[in-house]
Parts: sequence; structure tokens; C-alpha cells
Amino acid sequence: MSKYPFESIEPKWQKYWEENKTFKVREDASFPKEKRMYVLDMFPYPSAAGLHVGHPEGYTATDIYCRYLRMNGYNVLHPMGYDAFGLPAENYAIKTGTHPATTTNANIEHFTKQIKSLGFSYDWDRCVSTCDSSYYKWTQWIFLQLFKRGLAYESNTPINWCPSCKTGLANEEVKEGKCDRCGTQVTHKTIRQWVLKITAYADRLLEDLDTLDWPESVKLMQRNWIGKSTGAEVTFTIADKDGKPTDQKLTVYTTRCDTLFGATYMVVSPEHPLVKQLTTPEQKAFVEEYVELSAKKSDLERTDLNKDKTGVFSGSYAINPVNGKLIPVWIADYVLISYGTGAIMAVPAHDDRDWEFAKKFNLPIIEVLKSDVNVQEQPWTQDGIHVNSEFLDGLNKKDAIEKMLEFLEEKKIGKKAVNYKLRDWIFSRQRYWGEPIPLVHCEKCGIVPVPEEELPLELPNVKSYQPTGTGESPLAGIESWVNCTCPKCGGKARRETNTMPQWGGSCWYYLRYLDPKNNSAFCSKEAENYWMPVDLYVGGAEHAVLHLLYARFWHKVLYDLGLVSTKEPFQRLVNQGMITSFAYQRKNKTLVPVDEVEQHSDGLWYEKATGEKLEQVVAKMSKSLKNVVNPDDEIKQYGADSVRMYEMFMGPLTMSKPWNTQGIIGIHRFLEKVWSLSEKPLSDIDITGHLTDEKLVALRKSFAQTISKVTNDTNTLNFNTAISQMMIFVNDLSKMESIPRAMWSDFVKILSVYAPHIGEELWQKLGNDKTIAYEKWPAFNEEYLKDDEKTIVVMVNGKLRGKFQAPSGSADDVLIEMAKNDEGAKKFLEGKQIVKSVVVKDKLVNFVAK
Ligand code: ANZ
Ligand code: ZN
Repeated sequence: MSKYPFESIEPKWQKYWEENKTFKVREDASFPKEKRMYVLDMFPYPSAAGLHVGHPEGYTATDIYCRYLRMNGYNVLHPMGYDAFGLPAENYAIKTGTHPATTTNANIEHFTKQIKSLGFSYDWDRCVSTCDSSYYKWTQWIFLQLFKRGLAYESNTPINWCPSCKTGLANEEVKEGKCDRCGTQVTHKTIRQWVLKITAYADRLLEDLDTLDWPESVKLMQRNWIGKSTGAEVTFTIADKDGKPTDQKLTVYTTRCDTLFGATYMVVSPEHPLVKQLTTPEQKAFVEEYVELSAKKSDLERTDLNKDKTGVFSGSYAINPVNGKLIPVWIADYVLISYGTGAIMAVPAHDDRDWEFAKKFNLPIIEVLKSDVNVQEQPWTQDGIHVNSEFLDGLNKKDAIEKMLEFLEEKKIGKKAVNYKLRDWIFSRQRYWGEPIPLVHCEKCGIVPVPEEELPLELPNVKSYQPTGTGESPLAGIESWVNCTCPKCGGKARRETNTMPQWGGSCWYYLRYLDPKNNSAFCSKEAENYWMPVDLYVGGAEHAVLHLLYARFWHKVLYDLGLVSTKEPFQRLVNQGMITSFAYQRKNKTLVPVDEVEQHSDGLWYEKATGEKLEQVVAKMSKSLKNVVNPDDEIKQYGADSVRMYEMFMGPLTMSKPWNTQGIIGIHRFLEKVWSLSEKPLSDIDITGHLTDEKLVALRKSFAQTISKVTNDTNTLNFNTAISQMMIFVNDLSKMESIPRAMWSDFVKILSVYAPHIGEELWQKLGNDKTIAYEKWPAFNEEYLKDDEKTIVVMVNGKLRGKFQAPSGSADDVLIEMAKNDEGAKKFLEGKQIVKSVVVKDKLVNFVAK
């Protein structure tokens, strides 16, 4: 028996696929649109660290699916590329002086080699890289379309600023107040910046989620991020010293206008433009101090429910428009300037934050919805019947809101209003390694777009990549690049020096794959029409509100411009689970690096240095724990087919699961077994006919089950259970002296989508001289699946008590005897006498017993 020669067959077939361009795809007229599939992986950032085992997880899943589709007669587009702009290359340039393009290209080369070593069936001729000028020409072009539509604008409001990365950040890039990239506490800085009007698409981004086959969790995150809220704006009049109405108004946003009779004070945000006017001379010093203090806090600190409420009285009163009562106006930072109108009416009886504030500052609490609690002791935030509310009394929340809205509209003091949590997208970065924003600032003409025929506007070479930290990008230092002539008037002008964020290039890359060499359009209409939308998109869950929201936004803009034909880019989304690793935990919960751990003969884990017994736990792979699994090592030791199959066998695709060396060894043995089967003699027996050999009948059934299950499970991306079934079948095969040729040939086909190298090799061994990749997926005869055993249900006096297996067609008296012996039924028959037995053939035995 020869050894499973993965070391030689894997490079052999990789070379074959490359040289023969086996997976090159065309818009083929012989495949109608229903017979084409676009299967996409989230393209990687080519980091210096190279591929980690998480990458091949999603890539293998899509690869299996694509290979399966091709064998089922589909024209499959399956491309790969690189999200190549980004901070690490730039930071490396700062440290070493190496140009980011040099580093990035080297990393891309390394990644490509690694990806190819796993035998994925990408059409490499369509590979794109976002930092190629032939690519970013079109990123810039799309930006100009947004600009021309009024969807890109310059702004000078305070934005999130990472003091470490020295750049502005989008809201989506701030997680719990920290920079998503480096973890530094984000501050606010007022700098000039470019902003994209994603809010103009808020409603469509929300509504169209319903049309997508995406994980509910991702849809929910996007819904919450967009945060649509329907309520009312209500205008209050400010009173003078004597309580008489003035001309001054204060408008609030509320989702609960029904509680207006319970509004006992108002709050404006410390940044509210009316703070100065509202502040009376006596309160001036307190207010100024408070405003200064809250400017130092993050939004998170300010709105955190658990944080102590702070605030200061402005000295002014407003008139509650429904009952004429005077209520004090406070200034407090739990009200944010960026939401609604930056001012609220406070209803402490029915709102948690208002209640806490009222308790702390001793403000009145008036119940306006009948509740089960004493609102002096705790707020009531649920529905109820209105009380103390004149014309609303007796109504529930929904009806009361409606009635109050009518009242407010009639009196012209309020109207329906909608608010979103979503903010416009801060799009400019004060960094070097990104797409230059193709705009020019002219003294006379203002902001002028670079003419489209002059694109790409290439990144110039700089000597210093150091971010300036002043809010200017390193490009601002290159006078020869910055100084230019205005495309409109020919006068003196300066280039925009900000660059785009990494999200720019990844917003539309799936469209470039359709037609990557096109020089006159980002992709041809024909290609777009044929391939879009993406049928299956697989990637990590971390992009839920970043890339996946931004790309949907750009896609909708392109749709409105008539440049794409679908409203959404990604019809189906699947998030692969994280691949974790084992780690070892001391009693005090600290973790021990894996190289300081040993397993004793008791099977348990101990710390080498101290002998302390450790608990094996699952943890994220990390350098410090030394539990990072390098795919190159695994491929070298076990082969690419083993790595691929193991990653699919670890568990359901969408679940997080730990890497286990024993597991990949098991898969490797399975492939060895398959290899050894290929050395068994093949028989040319016709297995479709009447068989007399019982072993062959059983094998035929097992194979029918295997095709059935692998077909089903591959189609539904349940790869782990498909592999289990192949294992069962291989076991059955190994008991045979010889293997029917037709069966082996079909098995090699289904195996080949999972383990393509061994698949091609075995296919060749069978005497074929073409790739297996386009062979027809095996079918099976349903007849072979027919169960020869039936499940018989046992009932006693009409109640289900047990079940058992019996050969189909068993005689009634046989079934009755078997049913009497059924463990479940026995208990209920004990001490009783069977008066009657009813049998339904192949299904049921019912005993009537007394
Ligand atoms: C009165 C009221 C009574 C409210 C009540 C709630 C409950 P969502 O659903 O998130 O839109 N609010 C309005 N603007 C705010 C701001 N800039 N900063 C902080 N809070 C603000 O929440 C809307 C509610 O949040 C509004 O409805 C307002 O409080 C508060 F029993 O008005 B409500
Ligand atoms: Zn940062």
C-alpha cells in the first residue's frame, strides 16, 4: 500500500489549474441568468502577518459551494482580491521609511501564494487590489458622482479624533468610546472634513433590509445603528421674570408627546445654541463652569444610565403649552446635542433618566399613566391608561399620542417628526496611504472636481509619512502636488489633501470583479446585468455596521444613477464563526502560554514551572498565549486537503470553534484511508440492476444515502455533516474486497469538491485526462433509499408508550409479540390483561388493557 502523497499531488494540481486556467469564467451566453451564480468572499487586508486559520474557513466554504455549483451546471463567478490601502502599511513606512506600496505588494504576493496553496478555485485573472491606480481611478470616479449629486459635503463640526492614529474617524469606527483600530480613547476635534450624506438613504437602508437573506443579528445591528425613531417636535414658549410669555421658543423632540401633562422640567444640552440666552445673570457662573466640564466627557460617559446624573439650572422657565404651568429649564449633559433638537421635555414619572435626575435635584414627579408602582419610588415606563391629563384621560399610550398630535398640530405648537441615530459618514482621513480625494480648492471657483478624464489622481511620492497631527494629511507638505491650476478657470488652486478611508475601496470591489480590466467604466453594463447581485457573500461578523452598511449605501447611489440594476449588492450573507484555540487557565483565572504547559498521563494539563493543575479553556488565538495556528505549518504537515476538510469538519460554519490538533489528524487519516481504497481492485459490476449479493445491496443503499446527504448538506452549507456521511461510506467501502467502478467514480466526484487535490488525482487514476471540476454531480436512485425497516409505535389504551423497529411488512402476530416486549409498553401492561390488540400495518400496535 502506498503512502498518501499529498506533498506531491497538491502542488501538481495547483499548477495544472493555474496553467490551464481551469477556473477562468466568462459571461457565457450558453448559461442563462438563472444558471449563473456569484459567490463572494470578503477580500482580505494583506497584513504582514499573512494568512491566519480564520481566512481559509470562509474561503473553503465558498470554494466547496462553487465547485458543487459548477458540477451542477452553473456558471460560477468566484473572485479574490485585496483591500490594500490602510494604516498598518503606512505605520510601517513611518518606522522604516519603506514605501507602503512596496510593503503592500510584498504582502499581497505572500497572501496570494498562501491562498493558492489551499487549492481554491478563484478566477485569478479577475484579482483586484484597491491601491492600484487603475482600480482607485474608479473609486475616485464614484466619489465624484456622489459629490456631483450633493452627497459629499465639506463640514467643520467636531468629529471623532484618534490622538494615536492622528486622524478623524467615522462613528462606525468608534467602539465604546475607543478607536476601533488601536483602542485609544477617542477625543473630539473640530477639523475640516469631507462627509458623505448616508442619512439621505436611512429609510431605504432600513426598509430594504427586509428583502435580504442575511443573519437576523446583522440586520438587527443595522436597524439599531440606523435607529429610526418616530415622535413629535413640540415647541415651548420661554417665560419672562414675571411668568409672562416672551418671543423666545424652545423646541424638543419626544417620542412620548402623550406625557406632556407630566413634563415637570426641561433640559437643554450644554452645547445647545440657546444656553447663553436662557442663562440668567445669577446662574451665569454655574452654567459656564458646567458647560466646560461636560465638554471633556465622551458621549458614552454622558448617556450611561449607571453614571450619576449632573446638571445645572439655567434660571429660566418655560410654559407647558397644554396647561400653562411654568417649568424650569435645566442644562444637563445626558441630553446630547447631536440627537433630535438637543433639548427635551422631562417626564420623570415615566422615563428612567428623567426620574433619576428629578430625584437628585428634587424636581416634581407627576404621574400621567396609571401604573402598578408608586412613581415617587420608581418610574413607570410601560403602557397604561392616562390620568391627570385632561383630554387624554382614559386613553392608552397609542391613542393618546395620536390625540395629542392632533391637538399640537391644531394649536400649531408641534408636529410629527422622525429622527435617526445614523449620522453622516465622516469620509476624509488625514493620512497618506489612501485614495486622494479628487477635488481642487480654487480661490475664485471654490471647490472644483478634478475632470473625470484626468483620473486617476495618483498618490504622489512623499518622503515623510508622519501624520502631522494638526488635522492636515502628509500630502499637504508636498507643495508641487498641492499647488495646481483650477480645472474651471485656469487660475491658481490647491488640491484637497485628505485621503479616503479604507472603506472607500471596499464599497464597490464586488462590481470591479465583474469587469476588472475595463478602462472606460467601472464595469460594463452587460457584465453587471449578467452577474449581479452577489448570490452568496461569506465573511466575518465584525463588518456588520461598517463595510456592509457603507457598501449598501454606495450601491444605492449607483442604483439611483442608473449604473447598477439591483437595489442591493449582497442578496445572501453568511457570517463564518471564529476559529479559536485552546488556552490553559490557572485557578486565579490567568492564562498560561501553551509552551509552558504539559499534559500528564492522567490526561490533565499542568503548568511546567509550578506543577499547578490547569483548566483547558477556549480562547482567541493570540501571540502572547502562543496558541496561534499557522495554516502554512498545517498544510506542510497534513496537506491542504486536510486543512480544508478539517476546517469544515470542526463544526457548523457559523459557529465559533477551537482548533484541535487531534481533529486534523483524524481528517488526515480519513484521506489516507480514501487513498488506500484507490488501490483496491475495481469491479465492473452493474450496480443499477437487480443485485443478489446482500453486501452489495447494503453498499448501494449506503452510497445512495451518501449522495443524498452530501448533496443536501453542501447545498445548505452544512459541510460538517456532509463530511461525517462521507466517513461512514468510506468505512463501508473499506469492508469490500473490490469496489464497483461506477460507485468509486461517483464518490471521487463528491469528495473532489471538499478535497480537490486528491479528487483530481483519483480521477486521473481512473483513467480520465480532463479536470474533474466540470464533471456532472452524481445522481442516485431514490429506490435504493427505501427503508427496509419501519418504526412501529406502541400504544396502551390510546396513549403513546413506546416504539420499536421491525422489518417492513411484518405479520400482525409478529408485531403484537414484539410490542408486548417493548420496554416502554411493558410498564403499562404490567398486572393488566390485554382485551384487544389493534394493528395498523408497518405503523402501530394499540393494546386495550384492563
Ligand atoms: C419625553 C419622554 C417621556 C420621553 C417619556 C421618553 C419617555 P428614542 O426612542 O431613542 O428616539 N431625547 C430626545 N432627544 C434627546 C437628546 N438629544 N438626548 C437625550 N435624550 C433625548 O428616544 C427619544 C426620547 O429620548 C425622547 O422622548 C426624549 O425623551 C429623549 F416617558 O420625551 B422623551
Ligand atoms: Zn486609533
